[in-house]
Amino acid sequence: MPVKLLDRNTGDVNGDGIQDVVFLTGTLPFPDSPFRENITLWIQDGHSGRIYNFRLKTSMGYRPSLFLGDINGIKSTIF
Ligand SMILES: [Ca+2]
Repeated sequence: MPVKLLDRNTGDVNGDGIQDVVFLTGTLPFPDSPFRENITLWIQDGHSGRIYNFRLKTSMGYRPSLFLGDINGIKSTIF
């Protein structure tokens, strides 16, 4: 099953002052449904260009999206 880009955003998630790119990918088991499986978070470090992926505790759901925000004065990533 092909992996699709579900969402993309930019932000400085590691606090080094350089924008990083955050991606959310997943598979679409039912083409006519917003349900997604195998959801994975990817972060490309803006400084080094290295890409890191993170398996999510819950890797399925409906209409997954990214939200990047600073909720407590420390750079945080919420999805
Ligand atoms: Ca950064």
